[in-house]
Amino acid sequence: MGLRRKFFIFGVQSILTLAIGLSTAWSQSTATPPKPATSQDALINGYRPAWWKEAVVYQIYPRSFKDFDGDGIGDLKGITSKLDYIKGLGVDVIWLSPHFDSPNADNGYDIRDYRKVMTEFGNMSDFDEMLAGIKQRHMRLIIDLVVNHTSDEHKWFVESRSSKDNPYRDYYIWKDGKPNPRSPTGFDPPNNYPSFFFGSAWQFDPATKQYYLHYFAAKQPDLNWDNPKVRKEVFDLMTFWLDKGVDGFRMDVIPLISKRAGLPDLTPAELKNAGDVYANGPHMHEYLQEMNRNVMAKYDVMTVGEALGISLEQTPLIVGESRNELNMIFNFDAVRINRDGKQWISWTLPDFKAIYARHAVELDQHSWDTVFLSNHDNPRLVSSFGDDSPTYRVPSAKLLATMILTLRGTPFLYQGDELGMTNYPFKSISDFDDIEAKNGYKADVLTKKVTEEAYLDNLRHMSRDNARTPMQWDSTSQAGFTSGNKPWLAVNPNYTEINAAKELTDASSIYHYTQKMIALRHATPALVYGSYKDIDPTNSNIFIYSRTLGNDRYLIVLNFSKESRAYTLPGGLKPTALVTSNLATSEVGAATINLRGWEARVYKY
Ligand code: TEU
Repeated sequence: MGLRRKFFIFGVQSILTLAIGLSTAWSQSTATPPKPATSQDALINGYRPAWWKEAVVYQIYPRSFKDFDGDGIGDLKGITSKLDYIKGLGVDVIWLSPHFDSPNADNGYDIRDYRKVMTEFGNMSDFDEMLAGIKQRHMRLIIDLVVNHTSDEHKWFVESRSSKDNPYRDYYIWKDGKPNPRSPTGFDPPNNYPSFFFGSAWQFDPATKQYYLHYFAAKQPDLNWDNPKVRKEVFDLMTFWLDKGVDGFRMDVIPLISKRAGLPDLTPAELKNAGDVYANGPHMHEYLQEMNRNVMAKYDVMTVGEALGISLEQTPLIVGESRNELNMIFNFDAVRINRDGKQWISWTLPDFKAIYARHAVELDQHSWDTVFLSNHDNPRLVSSFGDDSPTYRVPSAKLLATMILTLRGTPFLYQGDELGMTNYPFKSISDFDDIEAKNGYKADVLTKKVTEEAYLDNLRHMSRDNARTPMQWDSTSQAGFTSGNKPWLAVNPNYTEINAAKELTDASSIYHYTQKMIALRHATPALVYGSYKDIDPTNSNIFIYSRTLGNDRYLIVLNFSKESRAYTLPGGLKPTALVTSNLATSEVGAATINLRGWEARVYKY
């Protein structure tokens, strides 16, 4: 199908949906953001309409997005300079990974001052300018709320560790160790909790001879949410940013805030998935409801929890409308289907599809969902779920965009995936920056538990640094990311082939395809509020599902393989129009369709 024809179909599409009066979508050209949903608003397919249900979100990892001042580190002025690029894609909301003052033990997920901008990223007036630029373009901004832990350099912790009777002592979780005369400190940790970043989750502090708890790095001590003063501090800092005009929060590891009473040892079975125990503590719901009452209820905001350790079945207890906790959460079942713990494993399409089918059952009209397959903690979308070889990178990246933008739930896109950026060809451990990769090397390779080659091979597939290499803006030096000659993390050598400048001038690029899919979603209430049905759950190569809203019925057909396949549509399904496709085709109406490798089609039926 020629481009002109595709545009025509998109045009007809929007007129049709507007004509049937169902659209509440916030179109790119609308000057005023939509009003928040009220109880008077008519339900759509049982759903209460809301701007954050209709939005498409774009995640920025500021360190890697665009360096304005040439120091090799992305910054807020860099983001401001690229707002037209982001707006051009058609997204509604930007999620900004942490921009706060931090010593960067975990790239900003270790916050030293919640009310100050990280020096490398600029200052508060740069933030205000960026926010104003976002609003001028009728987009919204959500920021990262990292409050399970702070940096050990946060003034609360500096006070807390200074003495046992310091007023800030109870801001964190301190415990006596178990006496052990053979240990260099004289103690063993209070229990067997492991850290997500290897080793014990307890760090001995010589000043007071007690241990503090850190689920992540030793430089990320966990806050004690059972202390009402801590909760008040968090609610105050949230209010500070909302009063500045931000539109909500992505909440980092939010289910971990409430700790198990008494912190007993984990059983051997629990140790296999410690995160499941760390999540869902006894007061988690109570604290989220308190946060909602004290903060969110007073603003029109979007909240999305990073719900590590929360099962699908438990999800409605957090996102259910009547619960007054969060709008939605990230569930990791799909994005982590390709790993067992920290080990990369193979996966099958029927298992993958079963996840989305389960979501449709467990999350009803009162529990909103998210869709994402990448972020700053996971490898690149096309390398993990598509095929990043030269032949299939473009069609498979477009197929994945088709899927993410037609599934049920608010879609989250990660920077660079709109260009089909790929994993990085890491050669040695010195190529990595990530604390998780480095700690793992010490814990597993230096102790000879794992060979260096096996460890690196695994990291090449799943390291977080794959997603953190600088954005590839153009084919000039350092991909146009920085004017300096040393970015904080190396640019992927494929930047001369894969870059934004090239894609912006190519009407058939992944960028433009993503833009069209976003426009389609905005113009099509069935893709937002429609029901979901997996049409052929056991097929190991084709993912085919419907999204239906009354008589507005869409069929999405995705060939998740590089082989061409003649596919007979199940149940005598008869598409009436081809809405879009990632490869030129005009096939409509036949009982058997001929899909090429990684072909994606959206039909009306
Ligand atoms: O991530 C927590 C998390 O669930 C993991 O995905 C984590 O990235 C790691 O892979 C555990 O093995 C959040 C942030 O997104 C991440 O960047 C931070 O490092 C972490 O919390 C601590 O703040």
